[in-house]
Amino acid sequence: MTKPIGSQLKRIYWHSALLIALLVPHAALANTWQLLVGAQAYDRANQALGFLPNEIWIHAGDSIRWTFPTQERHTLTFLTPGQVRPPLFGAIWGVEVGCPGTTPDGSDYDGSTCVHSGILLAAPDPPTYSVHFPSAGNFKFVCLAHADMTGVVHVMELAESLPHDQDFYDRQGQAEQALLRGDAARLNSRGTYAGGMAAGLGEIVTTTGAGSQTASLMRFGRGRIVVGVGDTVEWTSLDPSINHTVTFGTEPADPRPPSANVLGTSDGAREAVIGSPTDSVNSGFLSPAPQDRAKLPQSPPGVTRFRVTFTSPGTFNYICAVHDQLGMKGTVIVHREVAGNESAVSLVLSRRHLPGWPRLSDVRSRSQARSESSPATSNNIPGRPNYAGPAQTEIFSH
Ligand SMILES: [Cu+2]
Repeated sequence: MTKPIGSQLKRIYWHSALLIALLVPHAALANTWQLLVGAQAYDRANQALGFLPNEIWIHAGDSIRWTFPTQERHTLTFLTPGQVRPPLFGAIWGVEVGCPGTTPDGSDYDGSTCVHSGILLAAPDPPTYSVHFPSAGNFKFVCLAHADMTGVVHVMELAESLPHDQDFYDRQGQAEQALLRGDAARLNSRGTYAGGMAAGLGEIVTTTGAGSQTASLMRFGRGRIVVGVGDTVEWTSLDPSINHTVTFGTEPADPRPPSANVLGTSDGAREAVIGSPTDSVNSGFLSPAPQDRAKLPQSPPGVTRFRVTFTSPGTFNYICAVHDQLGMKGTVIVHREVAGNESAVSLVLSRRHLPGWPRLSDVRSRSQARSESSPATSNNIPGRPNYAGPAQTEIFSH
């Protein structure tokens, strides 16, 4: 007796289901893990510059997809073992050298060739980038935009069991976000200090065994200050890992070097005189010297201080050319007199309060003398006579 057609279909269905059940476990073994690159507060001021988390154990054949949810720039980069870290930025601001170049989403990494996402930031949707790991090994990854932002992927054989699941990394990533953003918020209390005004504050921290992350407050010590004509304001970068600028007027195409009207000083700072709210003055990168490593040439001292003397009343707006998209902006209001304005006086290096500082007439005459001198001197950025900061290669390398 022939079975009804429905019964035969049912049998085919169950056989197929059994076949699928046997095959699926192998397909399911190739997992795609999800991690975050950076986190920020709602106003973008507090930035967690880290891979969240920055240590993960996966199986050979798995992939990791990183999501970039912030307006701060990051890269996901696997260099090859021993590869010299490339400069991030090329001849023109924003055009990166890469590792070299970028590699497509989903690229394989096994240590033999470098993988590089390029600069990714939310605009406003968060972009993602994934890497596939075909073979076992322990691989370091970095962000080329931030010197203290590293991580490790441990790729294990299929037969080995993994210590954590995705849920663990989700919870760990959230906890680290809260920690780093909290660190950055806490730095707010250091925004003003006796020596002048902060141009960004930061701390390098370690939250796993895999390397460093940075908590950064992308703000000037005070958004708006009031000073008097002839006063000098000094900004100091208090971030150990991040480049900032103090930029008045038109933002230059490349904000890394100081503008021609900025001079190096014998005490290791840079200075400028601003006479009108339409003046364009760019400090260039204010960057601390990086920590040195054994058997590598010592880096030159960083330049972290920038002084501006205001010679006319007015409202002077400025930005950090690197982080204005995060809201890093400020205003100096210059009054003819600041009689009794103690909060303002504490932020400026006033001739009246710090008699050891150069007088306005000294700054002016020095400025004039330098602009008349020959550009053919040593230790100079081409076209920027008497620039006393680090050599060009140092500024351009991070
Ligand atoms: Cu900045």
